Amino acid sequence: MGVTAGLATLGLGTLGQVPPPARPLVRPGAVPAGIVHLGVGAFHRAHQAVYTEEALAKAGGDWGIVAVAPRSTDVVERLDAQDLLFSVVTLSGEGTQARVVGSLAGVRHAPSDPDAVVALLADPAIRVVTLTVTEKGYRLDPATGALRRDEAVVGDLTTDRPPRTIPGLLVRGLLARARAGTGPIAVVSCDNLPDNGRRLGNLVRQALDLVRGADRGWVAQNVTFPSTTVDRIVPATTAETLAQARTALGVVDHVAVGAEPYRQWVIEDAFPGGRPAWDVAGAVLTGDVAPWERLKLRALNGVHSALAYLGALAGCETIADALDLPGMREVLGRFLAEDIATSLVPPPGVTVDEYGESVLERFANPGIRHRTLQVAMDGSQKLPQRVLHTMLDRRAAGAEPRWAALVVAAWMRFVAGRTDDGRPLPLDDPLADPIRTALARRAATPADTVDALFGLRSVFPAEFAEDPVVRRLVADWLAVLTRHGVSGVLR
Ligand code: CS2
Repeated sequence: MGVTAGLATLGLGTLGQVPPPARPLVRPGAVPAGIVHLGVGAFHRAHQAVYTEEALAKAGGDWGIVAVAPRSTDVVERLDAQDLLFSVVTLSGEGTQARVVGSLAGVRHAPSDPDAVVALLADPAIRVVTLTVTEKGYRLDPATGALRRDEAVVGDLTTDRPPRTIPGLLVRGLLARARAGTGPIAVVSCDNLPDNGRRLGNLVRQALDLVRGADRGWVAQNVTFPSTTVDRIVPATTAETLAQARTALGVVDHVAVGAEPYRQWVIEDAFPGGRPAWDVAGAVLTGDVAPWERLKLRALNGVHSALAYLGALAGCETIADALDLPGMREVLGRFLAEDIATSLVPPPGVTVDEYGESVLERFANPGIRHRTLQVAMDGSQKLPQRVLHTMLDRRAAGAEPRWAALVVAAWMRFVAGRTDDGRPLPLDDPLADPIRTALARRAATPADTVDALFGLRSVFPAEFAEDPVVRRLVADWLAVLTRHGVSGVLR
């Protein structure tokens, strides 16, 4: 790599070259493992790994993280080569800062060594499992959301063929734990889904039902599925992120991640085997995550998706560019005030107004180059909790949620595949095929397009799709978007 010529790579042997304030808060490799994390993406590294490191530094405990990659071998090889060290570059208008994080205690590649992962889940030292597998990780059959009754789910137990899905892996690990008589464990979803703990628990129970003779009683008594709300903007790493890390650290980090300064973690406190002192690292431990979750999914992620679809259609590369479109702030302000704020009760001491303002400020961070296409991805898995739930609640109150309907219309125009000036847009979505089929079948007028896409029942529930007011609101916006483009709508 030309740009990195002459510079050493981050690792235990080169940590001495890193400026002291950028070194890990704990002695790397010294903390024994207590957590298994599934999904070693950028978000985990900039969020749970950071909270855990701070908790370890301030309060101690055997809570090192063994990170398991469900697919990619790349990140495993790179972390291995860097002695499990990576850095987080904090991006803001006031410049960048980087710090190496030392909370990883191991890394594994699930597909090539599933037995090692199952053994870890049965290990008495492991008392917490966390997951960041994105929205689509919670569906087994993407088209219907149904579990298939075959070995793809839990593997073939008679031949010991390994599982190929996340719930399958969990079930195999939990059953091994039951057999070994190991102690209780918490399995914690850290993905942007409502009721994420209950959802994951249901998925695991459904997968358990596919295993003949499974010890369901043990799982019911020894495994909890706490819900959590996670928040930190962590765009995909780019060459620029790696260059920023290099400049700050003086060594090369091939797995650096860039993130905004803000972070939040609200966690339902249900950990039968104990947990790190995440609270001393700033996490909120509570009995009820739901008000935080609703606020975050609707007022942050919903507005993010609005910016992504409207911005992508208008040809904006980043979320910050989309926010700068004339009229955009006003439209988002009305979406927040008229549809979102009226759809939920915020957590005590928080107003949707202030929260919404802080969200827009975060989106405007000039240090973050979050691509509209990254946020636009997997829309079929994101729209329900981000936008449709807002609309359903407003409809139940007899209101007409116009601004939320605009986001649905923008998604429909986005999946049709062209920007306002005719350039192609990619459709990166687990439902890409059914979406294309629906559009090809009948998409002559905006109302036809709405009808066709509302037929995707795993995205648009019947009570939503069959509401004539909803259909009219979405079809009207789609007609305006088609005729006048995003700039016309914002005007
Ligand atoms: C974003 C989120 O990609 C997306 O869909 O809306 O990843 C967002 O950046 C995070 O949820 C912020 O916490």
